[in-house]
Amino acid sequence: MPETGYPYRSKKTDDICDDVCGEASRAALSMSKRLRCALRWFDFKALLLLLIGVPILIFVIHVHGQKITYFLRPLWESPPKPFRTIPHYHHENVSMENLCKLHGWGTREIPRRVFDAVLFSNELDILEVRWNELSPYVSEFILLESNSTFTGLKKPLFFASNRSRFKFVESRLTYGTVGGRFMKGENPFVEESYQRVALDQLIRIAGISDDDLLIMSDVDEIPSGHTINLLRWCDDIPEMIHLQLRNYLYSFEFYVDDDSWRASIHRYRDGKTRYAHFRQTDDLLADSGWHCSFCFRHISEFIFKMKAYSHVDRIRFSYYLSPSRIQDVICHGADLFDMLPEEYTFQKIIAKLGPIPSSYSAVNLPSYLIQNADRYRYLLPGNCKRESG
Ligand SMILES: *[C@@H]1O[C@H](CO)[C@@H](O)[C@H](O)[C@H]1NC(C)=O
Ligand SMILES: *[C@@H]1O[C@H](CO)[C@@H](O)[C@H](O)[C@H]1NC(C)=O
Ligand SMILES: CC(=O)N[C@H]1CO[C@H](CO)[C@@H](O)[C@@H]1O
Repeated sequence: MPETGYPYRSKKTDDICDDVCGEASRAALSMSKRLRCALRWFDFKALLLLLIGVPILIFVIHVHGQKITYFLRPLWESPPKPFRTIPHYHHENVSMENLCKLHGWGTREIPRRVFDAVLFSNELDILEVRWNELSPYVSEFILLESNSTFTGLKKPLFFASNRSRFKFVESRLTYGTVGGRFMKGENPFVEESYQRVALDQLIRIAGISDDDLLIMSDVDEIPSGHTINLLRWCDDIPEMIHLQLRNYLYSFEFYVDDDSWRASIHRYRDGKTRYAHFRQTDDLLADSGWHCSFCFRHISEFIFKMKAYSHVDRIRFSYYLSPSRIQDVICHGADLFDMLPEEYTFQKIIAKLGPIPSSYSAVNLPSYLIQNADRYRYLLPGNCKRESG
């Protein structure tokens, strides 16, 4: 900031003031004249400041406006009601009867049937990890894909043309497609809920019946196998329960937090159960799996997802889609959309500012990932470089 306080006292200001007000010699200037002159100079500076400052301010708000509103979020939005988190017990050497008892539940004679239903976009690798993790416990896999993204872009039926990769579930697969509506300028959440309604029909076609378990989650929200096994063997579990998942970004190198809760498991009730991805109950089972966002092998898949995503408005500048920038962002654990953390308290926002630190742990990850570490190297710590194209 240039000096703005008491300009009439400053020698320099007086000199300029002579030029500006030039009608009298400095010596002859009376106190009131000097003041008037100084005020004119002050006006001039204020005008200058306005002319330069306002455009700069508008530019800063244009570039960082989203950051400013996100940072001030705690002022305009109160945090959601906290979940009732259910402690989750697991050890491979403890019997199912004991595990159920530790949760306050009984044990069943035979396990419930489990249906896993997803809306698919393009996450082929993550789908393979998911289905292998869940395979021993799932009776029927249900997958629906559309030729439209949520944002109304035309997309190939990626699953259909790569179906041969998934032979291991073929006998248990109910696959369906739904045509996009391609409505220009519509809110992406409308297309999303349209596809979820179609998924409801496909679930019924798959032969689900009352008290079967239905997993509602995105492809990249992977419940751990032992969690599903527990819920299918125990009696008296809640009618619906959300799953607390460990959040990762780009790969299992960047562990974000434990705050993923959107995935849920339902004891199916015909005519009542609707496929949803929002909060449906207060119960949350702790430490139940992994949520790996933007965990793609190719840079092109990042670009596709950024455009297909329901929050497409976050691409405020076209350089956000530049492959070299995306590669850089991935390796630094930074944010693809250059956004601030979405939190509800200043304390949490500040704690999460800056890039996500690298984790060197590949312990307690989906087993298929570790068994096929060579093929999935890019998802494991220390391998942030992606294949281009
Ligand atoms: C689990 O039990 C088996 C057989 O009882 C035993 O051999 C094994 O060491 C146990 N594993 C652990 C991790 O305790
Ligand atoms: C999308 O799929 C529907 C139903 O299969 C089809 O009628 C429509 O022509 C497709 N649209 C595009 C743009 O491919
Ligand atoms: C990984 C993989 O095999 N991807 C193929 C899936 O199908 C599309 C066509 O829709 C191919 O272009 C990909 O190569």
